[in-house]
Amino acid sequence: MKVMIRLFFRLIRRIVGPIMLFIDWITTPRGVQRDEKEQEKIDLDTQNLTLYQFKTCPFCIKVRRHAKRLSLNIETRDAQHDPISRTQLLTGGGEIKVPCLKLTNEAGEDRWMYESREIIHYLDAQFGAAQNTNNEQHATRH
Ligand SMILES: N[C@@H](CCC(=O)N[C@@H](CS)C(=O)NCC(=O)O)C(=O)O
Repeated sequence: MKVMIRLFFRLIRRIVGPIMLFIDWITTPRGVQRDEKEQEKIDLDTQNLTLYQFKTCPFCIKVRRHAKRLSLNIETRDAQHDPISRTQLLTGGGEIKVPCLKLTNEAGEDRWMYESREIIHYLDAQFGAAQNTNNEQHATRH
């Protein structure tokens, strides 16, 4: 069954992937605009994030678009064609499944987050509009 699912997604990536990439290209979302200082802080925070992905995977496209929407500069690694990235994903995360977000904490420890929905949820919580509103509320309270 697992093999069938893999084959199904491989077929989707081969056939639908290039079409999705083209649609993604012509409908690239506009990123949110932040002031320079705020964007610098976010750029610093996102240095601890790495997105392992396949170029034509629809779930990866969804996550990349969301990161673009939030103006997040997250390093991406090609776990499909780059053997080093693929090995990192397998040994670190435990399986070859993308998208997978690697979060490195200050102690240099990695956490591997699978599932596009969970990744998007995490990005929203950390860098989304709600986060900005929370920061503004904190700023006005103090
Ligand atoms: N439910 C997962 C689905 C992810 C998924 O199925 N990804 C496929 C690529 S489209 C995968 O990693 N397949 C492994 C493989 O082809 O080796 C999500 O939303 O992130």
